Amino acid sequence: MQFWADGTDKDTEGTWIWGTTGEHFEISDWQAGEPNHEAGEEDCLTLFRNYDYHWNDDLCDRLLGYVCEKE
Ligand SMILES: [Ca+2]
Ligand SMILES: [Ca+2]
Repeated sequence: MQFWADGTDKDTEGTWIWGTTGEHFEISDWQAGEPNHEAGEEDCLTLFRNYDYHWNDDLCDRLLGYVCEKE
């Protein structure tokens, strides 16, 4: 199971920003070996159970649940 978490590098590969604000990440928690931009197509940030919820990049059009920040 994975959840979307708003981050993306779709505009500039390897430069990760929050989709809603455009801010560059100040903190990251990637799984070792991620983000791997698999098949040249992974541009959106997920929290992945198989990675103990460390971060993964995945295909942006996957149908997944999501997490969001409570203000
Ligand atoms: Ca990417
Ligand atoms: Ca990946």
